[in-house]
This record gives sequence, structure tokens and C-alpha cells, in this order.
Amino acid sequence: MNKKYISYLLIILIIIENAFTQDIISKTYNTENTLTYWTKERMLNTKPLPKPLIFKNKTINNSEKNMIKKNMINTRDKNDKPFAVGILFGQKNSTENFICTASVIRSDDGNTGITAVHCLYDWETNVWADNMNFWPGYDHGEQSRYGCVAVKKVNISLLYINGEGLSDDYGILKFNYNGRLQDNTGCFGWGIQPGYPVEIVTFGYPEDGEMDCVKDTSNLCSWRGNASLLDNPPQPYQYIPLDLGDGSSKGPWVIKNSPPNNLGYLMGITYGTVDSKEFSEILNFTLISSLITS
Ligand SMILES: *[C@@H]1O[C@H](CO)[C@@H](O)[C@H](O)[C@H]1NC(C)=O
Ligand SMILES: *[C@@H]1O[C@H](CO)[C@@H](O)[C@H](O)[C@H]1NC(C)=O
Ligand SMILES: *[C@@H]1O[C@H](CO)[C@@H](O)[C@H](O)[C@H]1NC(C)=O
Ligand SMILES: *[C@@H]1O[C@H](CO)[C@@H](O)[C@H](O)[C@H]1NC(C)=O
Ligand SMILES: *[C@@H]1O[C@H](CO)[C@@H](O)[C@H](O)[C@H]1NC(C)=O
Ligand SMILES: CC(=O)N[C@H]1CO[C@H](CO)[C@@H](O)[C@@H]1O
Repeated sequence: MNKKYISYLLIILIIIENAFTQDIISKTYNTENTLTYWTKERMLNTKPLPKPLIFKNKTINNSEKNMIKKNMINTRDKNDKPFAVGILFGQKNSTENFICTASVIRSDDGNTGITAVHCLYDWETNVWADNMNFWPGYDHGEQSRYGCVAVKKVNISLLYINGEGLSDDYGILKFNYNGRLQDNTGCFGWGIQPGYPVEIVTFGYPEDGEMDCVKDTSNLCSWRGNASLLDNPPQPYQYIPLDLGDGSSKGPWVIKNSPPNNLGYLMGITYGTVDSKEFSEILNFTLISSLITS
């Protein structure tokens, strides 16, 4: 091959590389001091991040409200505590401590989690969260047998930043775990887009809201019922008929969950409340796939 041809080839390769990676930004963390920072006292005194406002220009009309009320159930299996769901502690701007809910999702390397981007990155100030660690199966203010795992890398989509925090609000965590965390905690599959209504279970660590459990941000709570589609501008959302509260924000919405054997598939992430209804975006699995592997 002559030189000119090789440099053409290189340019083409660079363009292809950019086409696949330009929409993703990531940050890598030094995890040395992450675990020692999070003392029990600090953990118990940390507040959840508030949910973002959604539908800034939209109110839900009465016929929609009635549709939302249909399908409501509120049962809870007391054994519903998968290790694949956990609490995420972190710091904003190296000062303000916060908690979010995160979950382990299936990946080739076995050490991948998902939560909302607004737990990881502030699009208004361009500041990354740091000092993050994940406690799989954390409950009653106590760690599970899997303890605490530092977050060593996060990947988020530029679509979230370009959309000023109102779309694509989910990001990928890479855990600093010696081995494959998902083989121990279990994990949620992903990639199935359901029809509606669809039975789901959702999990979180609420400090308020309408879930039937002790709501002090240290208990792993769950709710089962039907999710429906709100096929309306500004974009379609899926919703359930109750307010899950702050702290449960960013928790997983899961279909085909039949414990103890099948954890099921992630199909949503708690995003925001309007009129006592909890909303999730319709997940873009192509985006999730590229956040994990591209
Ligand atoms: C309420 O919203 C639903 C769903 O978007 C729409 O089909 C219906 O026409 C609206 N009703 C009124 C009275 O605006
Ligand atoms: C969910 O919706 C389906 C279809 O409308 C219905 O058959 C089912 O009973 C609902 N499930 C719950 C738990 O309400
Ligand atoms: C972040 O922290 C720095 C230094 O502590 C401070 O100057 C800045 O105002 C903070 N930014 C935000 C958005 O809180
Ligand atoms: C889903 O994500 C992919 C990859 O980032 C993007 O190309 C595509 O436009 C997105 N689809 C929708 C419906 O937003
Ligand atoms: C983040 O994306 C980069 C490339 O875009 C990829 O190499 C890396 O594996 C991804 N990280 C995670 C945590 O999935
Ligand atoms: C039509 C309308 O009400 N637009 C408003 C939507 O919300 C943004 C931000 O809150 C406002 O700036 C617009 O005026």
C-alpha cells in the first residue's frame, strides 16, 4: 500500500471511531479514599438528591388522571430485596453528600451498574459527582454481605447535556470489584421493550412518597403494579400511579421479575413525579448498549 492510501485509510478510521464515541463522555476515578470517606455517621446523615422537574410546560388533564388511577395495586412481597439493587453514596462538587438508588445490570465484564445521570453529573455547572460508592442490597441502614463497592468510572450521554437534563437521564457505572459483582449479587437483564400496561416491580430508598414501608432512606422498599404509557409530548413516558418519593429516584423498573429465581429485565428508571404519579423515560437500549461497550 502506498503512503497516501494509508493516510486516507487512517482518516476514515478516525472518522468511524468518532462516529461511535463522540456522544459519550466519561470520567475515571481514583478510588483509594472513597471507602474510608463514607463512615456510618456520614451515611446516615446524607439526603437524597431531589428528582428533576419534568414536563415543565405540561399539566395532566382529567381523563389522563382517571386512566392513571385504573390498574393501581399496592402489594408488596416482604422478601423482595434483591442484592442487585443498592444505595449509591456520592458527593456533589466535592462538598455536598447525596444518595441515589442504583442497580447492577448484565454486562460482559460483570461490573456494571446504572443510575440517573443527574446523580453523576450536573449539566448546568459541568461538575462531575465524585467519591461514589455502591452498597448492593443495603437495607435497614446495614450493609449486605457484599459490603461496599467503589465506583471507578462513569459513562454518560451527551444527549443528556444537550437536552438540558430533560432526556436520556441514565448513566453507566463501572464498579471497582475484585471479580464479577453480577455473579454474586445477581443482575437485571435489559433490552426488552414491553407493551402496555405491563406489570413491573420497582425498588428504592425513599424518604417520603407513597410506598408501603419505613421511609427514612435506609430501607430498601419495593412496589408492584402496572406501568402504563403516556404517549404524549414532549416525548413518550411510562408511569405508575403513585409518588415513589425522593431517594427512590433512579431506582430500577423491572419486568418479568419472579423472585427468588428470576430477577427480570430493566425497563425504566424512576425519574420524576407529576400529580402523584411517578414517571420513567422509555429507555433507549441502543444508547445503554453503547454506554456500556462502545
Ligand atoms: C387529555 O389527554 C389525552 C392524552 O394525551 C388526550 O387524548 C385527550 O384528548 C386530552 N383531553 C382533553 C380534554 O384535553
Ligand atoms: C395489569 O394490566 C393487565 C391488563 O390490563 C391486567 O390484566 C392485570 O390484572 C393488571 N395487573 C395488575 C397487577 O393490576
Ligand atoms: C463548587 O465548589 C467550589 C469550591 O468549593 C465553589 O467555588 C463553587 O461555587 C461550587 N460550585 C457549585 C455549583 O456549587
Ligand atoms: C438511541 O440512542 C442511539 C445511540 O446513542 C441514537 O443514535 C438514537 O438516535 C437514539 N434513539 C432515540 C429514539 O432517541
Ligand atoms: C465507557 O465508554 C468507553 C468508550 O466510550 C468504554 O471504553 C468503557 O468501557 C465504558 N465504560 C463503562 C463503565 O462502561
Ligand atoms: C409555551 C411555554 O409555556 N413555554 C415555556 C416552557 O418552559 C420554559 C422553561 O420553564 C419556559 O421558558 C417557556 O416559556
